Amino acid sequence: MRLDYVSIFPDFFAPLELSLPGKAAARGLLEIGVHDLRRWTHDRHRTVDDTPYGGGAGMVMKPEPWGEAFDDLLTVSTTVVFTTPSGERFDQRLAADLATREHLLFACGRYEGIDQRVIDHARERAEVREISLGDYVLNGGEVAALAVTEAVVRLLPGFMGNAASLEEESHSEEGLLEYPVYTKPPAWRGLEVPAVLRSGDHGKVAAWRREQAVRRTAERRPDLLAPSVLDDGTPIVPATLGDAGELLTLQRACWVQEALANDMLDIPALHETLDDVRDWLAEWDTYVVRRAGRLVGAVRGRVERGGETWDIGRIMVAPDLQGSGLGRALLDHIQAVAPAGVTSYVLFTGAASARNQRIYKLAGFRLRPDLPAPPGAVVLTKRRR
Ligand code: JD8
Repeated sequence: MRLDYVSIFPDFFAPLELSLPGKAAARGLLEIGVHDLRRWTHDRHRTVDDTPYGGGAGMVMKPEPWGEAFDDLLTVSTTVVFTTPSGERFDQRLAADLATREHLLFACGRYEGIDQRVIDHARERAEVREISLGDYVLNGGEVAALAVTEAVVRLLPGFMGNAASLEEESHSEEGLLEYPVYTKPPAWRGLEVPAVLRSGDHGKVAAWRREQAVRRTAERRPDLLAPSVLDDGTPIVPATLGDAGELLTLQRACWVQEALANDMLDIPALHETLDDVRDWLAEWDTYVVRRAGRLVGAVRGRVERGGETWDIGRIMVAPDLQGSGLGRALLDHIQAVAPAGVTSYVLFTGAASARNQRIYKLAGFRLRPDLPAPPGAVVLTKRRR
């Protein structure tokens, strides 16, 4: 990949030498060119700006120097990136897209911005992306160009020492925030490393990390969570410990029906206590639906068998809402939020729960008499597409 930067402050890009792009360039994996826009001025004052047509404060960057810069730097495979507060929001998806390009030419403005004809002209000659780093005002486009560069270059094959870590990252394909990380010493200033991380139980560690990532995302960036709403706009949201009481009530209501349908009382869910619910809320990714403040639906999921299987359970719908499609919506949602790496889903239901089995089969699940099931229950599985 080739990266070019045009700016009236070319020294802004000196850090490139120090960081990953610089090292990559040294290894011949990347070509970098930094250009002073004034190189394409011809007057004694090397003028790059003038007063805005229509009046107003500040100055606007003149089109001529940019046009000549493009004449010298554009190739058939160039993507021109204007970093601007009025651009499309930069994110990991866009970083991955730009990482597929051969040549990125960053046009970094200053003052009140660049004459609009420069962007319009560039669009006639090359792919153009107008990109904003975020909803705040900077004084120029250089900082944004540096940030976009780092996010793109680290995605290029062979740049990051350990590609696997790219998969796990925040904003990666799955879009969850990072889980908390720890290293030695195990105790520091009275603060302990969570015991699960020192347990050596990879399944439990994976479940804890996932639960932490979902909890953080729900608390800090609910917008990142797989927005799932029912047809009537009712959201499906992550459960919190505060939901434990209502979950217990809903669970008892649903499993009384299961017990009657299957003529058996020793169904674990029927005998759980509030503490049991609190305990499994800490281990499972659980989602709930509220209508008029009433908790009317829930479902949970967790990683099994080393991360390949997503164990789905406790699909619960308030008795008065059964047949409304809520159960199917919860089943679809819990499949959608399964982590990257999951290749199949598994769930259990009552051997005599004909209605549940019908719903699951319609959703693509298959009965698996070949797999072990709890007493009075059957197993259904589904490959993840
Ligand atoms: C390019 C000039 C300054 C902006 C008057 C302040 C990106 N996320 C972002 N915030 N700000 C920028 C950005 C700001 C720029 C230029 C990018 C060129 N300015 C202007 C309009 C208001 N001054 C950005 N990416």
